[in-house]
Amino acid sequence: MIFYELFVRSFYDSNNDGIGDLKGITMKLDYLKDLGVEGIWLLPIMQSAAFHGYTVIDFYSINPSYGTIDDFKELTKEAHKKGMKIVLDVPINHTSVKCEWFQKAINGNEKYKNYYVWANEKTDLNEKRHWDDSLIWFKYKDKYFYGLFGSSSPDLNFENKELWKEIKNVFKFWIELGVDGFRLDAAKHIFDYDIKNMKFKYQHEKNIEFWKEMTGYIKSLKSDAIIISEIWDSPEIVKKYHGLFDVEFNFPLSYYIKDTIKYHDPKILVNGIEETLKHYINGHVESISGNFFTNHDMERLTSEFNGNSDMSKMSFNILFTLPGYPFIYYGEELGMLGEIIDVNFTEDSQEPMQWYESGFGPGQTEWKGCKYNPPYSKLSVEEQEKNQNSVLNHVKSLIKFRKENRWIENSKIVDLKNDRFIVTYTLKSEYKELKVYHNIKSQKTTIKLEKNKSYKIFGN
Ligand code: ACG
Repeated sequence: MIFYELFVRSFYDSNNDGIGDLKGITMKLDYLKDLGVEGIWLLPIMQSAAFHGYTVIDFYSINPSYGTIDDFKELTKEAHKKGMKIVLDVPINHTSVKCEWFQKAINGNEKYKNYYVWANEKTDLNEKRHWDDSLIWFKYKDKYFYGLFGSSSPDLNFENKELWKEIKNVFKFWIELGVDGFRLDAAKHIFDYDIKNMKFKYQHEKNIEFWKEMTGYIKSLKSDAIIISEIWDSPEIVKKYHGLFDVEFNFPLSYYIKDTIKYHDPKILVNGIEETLKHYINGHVESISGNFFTNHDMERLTSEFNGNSDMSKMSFNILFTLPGYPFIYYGEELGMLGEIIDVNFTEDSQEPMQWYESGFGPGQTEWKGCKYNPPYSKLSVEEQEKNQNSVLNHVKSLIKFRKENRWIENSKIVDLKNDRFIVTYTLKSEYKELKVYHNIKSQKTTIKLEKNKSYKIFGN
């Protein structure tokens, strides 16, 4: 399946308030269909005060700026008619401080007090987040709560089994509305605080137990639901969760692909495939590798290459010739730009999708000014549809090739090797075989094909 990660606020605006919305996506399903998309991962659409939606106020609602429950039902119905699935991002590790559960807790309601994690005499209020030294304890009125993702998002306390029931209801609610699956946010963080010793500590076994129960429940409601996990970590940690989810985002591979192109080094790709991908297929891990370059938390692909869109095209060549599900972050198919200077400020990689070269026209979202993708920078759909050599047309042709060769999704990788210029490998299924050559150095070189074999050549 070919997936598209879509940020509603920045996509398409149906009611001229400058903010993208669900009706807007429904209006633009043909754009996605034409691109070749088969699954849409919607970033959080529930009521939230934050622009990104990851601090949820009410898990059973839709952000009023994005539309209504009926708009959502209409979107899934229309997407299904066009053969596309809708997967929803459900950030259940924490809530907003504005969530009714937290407000009741802070006002002393015993049931809801047990939904969150509070400081006690053992707590070190200066404890820091391990990857960037942000604080994780915050004061609200007279109490301190644990909030790994900041002062407006208190973590839920999953030691409390009542909460497991509540979260099951959340999944049930959305399945009944017609979603085809979920992207499980922060999956390694459900149990990441050791309450006994009051210290940050990943408890992977407990996470696995929780997700086993949740995925089992989701599948009991919808056996073909697609469950995608976000575990942003090294291969050693990701390995612990293998087989638990249908699709696992392959974060380590994303770095390997970008570094291969950035440093023109074929060896990096060979190592990356060996280390992060081969075992999914050749080692029979039951999950599918979710392959991607960037997401809304990361610097955009073309910015990684200082604006060089040829390097982005090369990255796409790699993405579409690997087993697994390819994911495209919205706007990457145009080579949109966006840097992240501070991990807690990600707006710059989530700028409005550029539909028109002038920056204005029906449906154009304008919730923020475009610092990285201003008008007349040839990054619009309008411009790129006309230009044969655009990133958009390049990606379209790769997706077309990929859909004609669906077997690649589950193929094996054999004969993986490199020389100074080229990475070579063969993708193999029971009946088919594809020899892949990536010229990483972008310098002219020759390759020797095997004698007595007939070749159908793709690419240039
Ligand atoms: C998800 C969403 C994100 C969202 C939240 C919270 C979670 O995609 O948009 O934030 O709902 C960590 C978490 C992820 C989280 C990101 C933002 N993403 O694990 O779940 O933060 C290291 C850490 C990772 C960390 C990453 C962040 O290990 O855990 O991700 O850094 O940069 C190698 C290493 C690897 C290392 C990387 C990068 O690969 O192997 O371990 O990762 O290098 O150094 C949103 C907003 C936030 C807001 C929150 C409430 O974006 O600003 O606070 O909502």
